[in-house]
Amino acid sequence: MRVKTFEAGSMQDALDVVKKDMGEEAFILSTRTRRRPAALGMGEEAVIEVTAAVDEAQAGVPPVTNGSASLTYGLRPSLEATAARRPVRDVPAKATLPAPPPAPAMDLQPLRRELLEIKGAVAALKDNDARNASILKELDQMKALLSRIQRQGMPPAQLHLPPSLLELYGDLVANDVEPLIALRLCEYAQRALTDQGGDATGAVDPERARLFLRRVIADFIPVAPPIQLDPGKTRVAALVGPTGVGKTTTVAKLAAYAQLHLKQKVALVTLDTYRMAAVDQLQQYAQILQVPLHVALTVEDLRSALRFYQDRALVLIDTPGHSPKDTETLGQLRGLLDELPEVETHLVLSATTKPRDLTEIATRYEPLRPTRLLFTKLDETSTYGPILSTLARVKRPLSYLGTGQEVPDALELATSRRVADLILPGSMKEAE
Ligand SMILES: Nc1nc2c(ncn2[C@@H]2O[C@H](COP(=O)(O)OP(=O)(O)O)[C@@H](O)[C@H]2O)c(=O)[nH]1
Ligand SMILES: [Mg+2]
Repeated sequence: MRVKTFEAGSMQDALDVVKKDMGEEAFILSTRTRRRPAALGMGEEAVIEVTAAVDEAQAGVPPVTNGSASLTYGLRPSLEATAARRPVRDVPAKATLPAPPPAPAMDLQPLRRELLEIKGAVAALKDNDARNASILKELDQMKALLSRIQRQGMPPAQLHLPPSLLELYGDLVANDVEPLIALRLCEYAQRALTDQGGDATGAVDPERARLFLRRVIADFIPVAPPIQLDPGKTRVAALVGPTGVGKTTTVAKLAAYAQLHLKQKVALVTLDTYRMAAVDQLQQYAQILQVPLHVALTVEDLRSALRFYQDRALVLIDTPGHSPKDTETLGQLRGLLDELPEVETHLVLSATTKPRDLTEIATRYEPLRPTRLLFTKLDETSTYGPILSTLARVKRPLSYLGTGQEVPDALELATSRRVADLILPGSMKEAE
């Protein structure tokens, strides 16, 4: 076996050189493109490097000149052509020995047919640039998916999805949407797209699939209306949740919005009396906003505070956070909130919390019967899938989204569309 590497400016030139040097029997081991300094130091140029091999016994066989050999990429002519070319040396004109039995006749038809098929496929690819490009794109997608599967250990269940949805599945999982939820969403989108006239295999245009899937996700995101402020009625909202998620900051944001933008009368109550710093923090906001703050230690305190603030459109209640093992104070808080009829309890969670912890926290706060979910710190993460998983588990509507530390600006009313955009962002193409 002789192996040799050739260089040329184009693939066709490289193949011609291989053919000339090694003959028609040569086959290509590898090809690669590399850059080398161009002549006279004029930048760089691409050079095709082809490594070819040939069986020594075949080396030097002169190339066939019937012009058909270049149709096969490996430069292997058909078996028939090789047989026809093989020199008939060593066979004396008049044999004295009995002639060897004739070689069994070989049916070359299937091979010929195969060759013609390959020839047709290559010609079609050459002729049809657009198709070529789309096949290459598809291959790129498959490659990206495969590496994603390798990285994320994707179970094979979703491989029945068409490539466009399979790619979106990968995007959802990369955004920390739980694989099972991502799969269900993609399957739902696939069924709906097929019903809407997609082809039978469910193949859809990737951009259309992305837009559609985002709409599907939006449909799965329940949102609450803003805290309703009615004339002559006091609305009471309490924010509960772990320490440090942004309850006090969000109370201040909501108070500032109602007071400054909606021109409504607001009062604050805090049950977070465990740390002086916590009272101080809210006291400072109350002073800036010029709203009253009541510190409640007991159920009686709380009741009398609410009676006192009956003229207010909105009373916001800040509460202490709890460590996972702190079931006692959580029980006390439950006792306090149970006393409040018609209170809207928002469970405040941080979008930066690990998905498994979010589930655990939501379970721990379930006895407080939160009526809303409120996510903060959206600005501090780039994966929003856990919001979807939490909604799927907790099944409460989303109220607000905290998007920064600034009071009151970094607070948004949650909308399904906004959250769906975060979970499945637009492609580059869509952004154009
Ligand atoms: N980046 C960011 N920080 C926030 C957000 N909400 C609150 N914080 C910050 O998180 C920290 C804890 O907030 P705090 O309101 O005291 O949390 P609490 O213990 O739940 O009352 C503070 O430094 C806040 O400024 C938010 O949406 N984004
Ligand atoms: Mg606080």
